[in-house]
Amino acid sequence: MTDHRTRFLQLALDAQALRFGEFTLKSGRTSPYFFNAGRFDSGAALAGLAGCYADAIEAAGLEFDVLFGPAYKGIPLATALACEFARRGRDLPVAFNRKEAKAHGEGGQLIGAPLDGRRVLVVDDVITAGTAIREALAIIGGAGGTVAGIVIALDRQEIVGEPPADSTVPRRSAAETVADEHGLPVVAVARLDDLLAFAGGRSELAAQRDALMAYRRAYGSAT
Ligand code: OMP
Repeated sequence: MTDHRTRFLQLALDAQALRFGEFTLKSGRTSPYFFNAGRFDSGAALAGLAGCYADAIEAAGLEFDVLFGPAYKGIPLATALACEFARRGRDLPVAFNRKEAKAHGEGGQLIGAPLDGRRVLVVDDVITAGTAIREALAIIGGAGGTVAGIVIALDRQEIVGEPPADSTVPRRSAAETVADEHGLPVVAVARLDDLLAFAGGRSELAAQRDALMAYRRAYGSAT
């Protein structure tokens, strides 16, 4: 496992952003784990997380002109990442949306750097079914930007909808489906498989690992 994955998973556990138990997802599924990016709630925690995103982006060789953080959780992520890139010597424009368009003042739904004619990197927290990310793609397209890629902290590697009864039907993850549909790279700092490998090396996570593996078997994608 490359260093940014291990670093991210340890940071997420330390911040209690990664928790184990029984959680109901947006999709209605009951999951034995949940990633809550909102728990990266201090300057140091966000700076550490942004370093992991930046390493994943550089390792993937993504090319883009502007960072975009979808409301709400993407906003501090994209902003912290812009600060991290500035620290690394690259001053990037950053933008985000508000959920409800404002009719007064500067108006509109977008805040920050213009997207028009630019290659936009979407910075978000997690992909399960891909609903949140599709909304972000529509907003960027509407503002004249071209989406250059998507970076997320955690790819849960889940299929959309009910698992196929026929075992020969390919099980594609939501992230793979979004990538194919839009012809885009989707880069995750870590995936469920990385969490499984990470948990395998720690005796205190042995019980959680079994539950994660059962969930992966039930709802996970092939790769
Ligand atoms: P999709 O829109 O289904 O891809 O799910 C992404 C959203 O689900 C996130 O933006 C969160 O609102 C929420 N979520 C988490 O934050 N962490 C998880 O571990 C799982 C979910 C989820 O509900 O699937």
